[in-house]
Amino acid sequence: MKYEPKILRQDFPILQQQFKGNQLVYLDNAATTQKPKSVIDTLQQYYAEDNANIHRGVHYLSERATEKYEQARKKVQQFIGAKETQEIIFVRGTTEAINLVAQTFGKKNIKAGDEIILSTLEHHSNIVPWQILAEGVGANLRILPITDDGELQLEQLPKLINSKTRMLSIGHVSNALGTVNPVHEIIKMAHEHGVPVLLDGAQSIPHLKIDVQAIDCDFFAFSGHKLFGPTGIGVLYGKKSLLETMPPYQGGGDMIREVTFEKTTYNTLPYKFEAGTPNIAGTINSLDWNAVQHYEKELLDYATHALQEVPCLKIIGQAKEKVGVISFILKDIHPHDIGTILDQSGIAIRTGHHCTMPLMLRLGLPATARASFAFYNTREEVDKLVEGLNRVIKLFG
Ligand code: 7TS
Repeated sequence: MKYEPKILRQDFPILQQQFKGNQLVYLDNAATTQKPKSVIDTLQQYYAEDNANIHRGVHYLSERATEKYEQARKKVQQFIGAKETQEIIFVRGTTEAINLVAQTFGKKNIKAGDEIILSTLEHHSNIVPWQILAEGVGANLRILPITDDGELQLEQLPKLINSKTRMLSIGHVSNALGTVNPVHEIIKMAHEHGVPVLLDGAQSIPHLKIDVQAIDCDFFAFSGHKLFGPTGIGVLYGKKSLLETMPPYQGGGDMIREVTFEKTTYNTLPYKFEAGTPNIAGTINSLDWNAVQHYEKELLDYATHALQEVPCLKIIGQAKEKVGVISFILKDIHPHDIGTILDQSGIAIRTGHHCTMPLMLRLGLPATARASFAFYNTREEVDKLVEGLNRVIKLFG
C-alpha cells in the first residue's frame, strides 16, 4: 500500500488548524509530537466511561481500569520486544526513567571513585541525574567526545572504559543533531567489560523499530508524548535480573507488600517501582504504529537537500546516520529571530540549546534552529519552511 502522509495527517485534528491565516506547519516533533484522534478519543472515553483507581477496588470499574492498564503494559512489552511484562515500568517520561535508574541502580552500585560514561551528545536529562548521583557518592563522569560532524568518536570508548566504570548511559538518537548512534557496538564493548548500558530512547522510539533484546541494552527509557501519546506517561524498560536487585525509587501505595512502622516489604516487579496512582489514562492507548522509516528517510533527504539550497544556511550535524532532525544556522541571524519570523507564517520550529548545553559548547554555538519531523510531515511543508527561510534572509538583508 502506498504511504500517504496527507491522508494519515487527517487523523491529527491540530494539524488541520490555521495559525495567523496560515496552515500550521508543525516541525517541532522532537519536542513533542501531535496526537491522533484515536489517542484523544481514548483519553476522553477513559474519563467518561472507565475512570477508577487500579489494583485496589473489587468493583467492576476498578477491575476494568486495571485490566486496561495491564493490557497497555503487555502492548509496550511487545512493541519494544521485551521478554516479560515485569520489565516494563510506567513512569512520567524519559526524565523520570533515568532518574529512577540513577537513584536506585546507581546508588546501590556506584561508589566513590567509580566512573559513569556519557557522551557530548546527551540531553540534560541524561546528564544531570548522573551528576547528582556522582556528587552524592563521589563518583566521576567520563565523556565520550564527538567529531565535528556530530558523530561519536567510538574509537575513544576503549580508552574510557576501565575497571572503575560502573555505567554507560547514552542517547540512542541525538535530539539536537539527529545522529543515530552505533548502539550495538557500544553495548557490545561495554558488556565485554561487564558495564551495564542505559539507552535514552526518547528520540529513537518515534523513528526506529526498537527491539530491546536484539539491542541487548540493560535499560531503555522513553516518553509517550514523543510517540503520539499524552504527556505524563513514559516507560522504563529494565532487564529483570537487574530490576530485581534494585531498591525502590519512591515509596507509597501500590509498591508495597506489607507495611508496619517497624518494616515495609515491597511488591513484586514491576509494581515495586510504581508508587502512587499513575497516569492510567495515559497508558491506555493504541500503539499500533507500523514502521514508516522509509518515508521518513525520504523526507529527511528531501529536507536536507532543500535546506542546503538556502543561501548561507549551514546544517549543524552531518552524521552519516541521522533521523528526524535538522539543526541549522543562517548567517549571523539569531536562531530566535528565525523562529519568530517563521512563526508569523504558522511554521513551528524550535530554537535554542535544545537542552544540550555541553553539546552547544563543543560546537561553539549558543543555539541552533531545529526542524524536526514526524511521519505526518510532507514535502510541501518542507517547501514552506524553505520559503520562510528565504523571507528571513530578505528581512535581515
Ligand atoms: N532525552 C532526549 C534525547 C530528549 O530529546 C528529551 C526531550 C528527553 C530526554 C526528556 O524527555 P521528557 O519527555 O522526559 O521531557 N527532548 C526535547 C527536545 O528536544 N525539545 O524539547 C524536549
